[in-house]
Amino acid sequence: LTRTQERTLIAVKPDGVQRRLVGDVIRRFERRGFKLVGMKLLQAPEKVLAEHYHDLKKKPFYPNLINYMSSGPVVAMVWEGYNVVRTSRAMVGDTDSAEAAPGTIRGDFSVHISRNVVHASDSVEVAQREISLWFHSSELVDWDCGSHSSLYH
Ligand code: DGT
Ligand code: DGI
Repeated sequence: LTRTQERTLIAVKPDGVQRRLVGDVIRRFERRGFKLVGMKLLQAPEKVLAEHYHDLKKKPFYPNLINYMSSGPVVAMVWEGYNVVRTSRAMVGDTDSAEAAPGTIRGDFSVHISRNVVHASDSVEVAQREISLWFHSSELVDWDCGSHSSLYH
């Protein structure tokens, strides 16, 4: 795998879908130069959410988090490109909306940590785990991006 083939899981959470922010989120990743290689709208299965948030199982807000993430559809996406994990965390902004810088997705669209619009994997290892949790490999498309030489040397 070359460094420009790094992948991450980005998900527009139920509040983002409800608020019609899906297009804006996609647009930001497209404009930055990342390549969309997987996308679906789904009602997140309980088992997927339990696995996705297994680190947070003991937190006091866990039941609310699962409840919220089950409250409507999620748009799950896989984006590919150079340093995409780190760059997308910067684009998404701080977990706590109050700390998220203006210009970031959370800094532009969210006021409270419990409704923070998007998910982004926080390391390359976590991204690999999350992508295989949310997607079958047959749902990921390895297509040729014509603008490669305009984005990378
Ligand atoms: P409510 O209706 O004010 O009791 O709030 P809930 O039940 O929606 O939220 P809850 O019980 O998780 O939290 C109580 C208050 O704490 C809520 O008004 C907002 C705030 N809060 C919740 N989670 C966080 C957080 O992660 N960070 C900060 N700074 N405040 C939080
Ligand atoms: O990777 P992040 O989404 O930025 O952050 P995380 O993996 O630490 O937490 C996952 C989600 O859990 C986060 O997007 C919102 C929720 N969450 C995290 N900490 C809190 C929280 N929700 C509430 N209500 N309170 C918290 O302290």
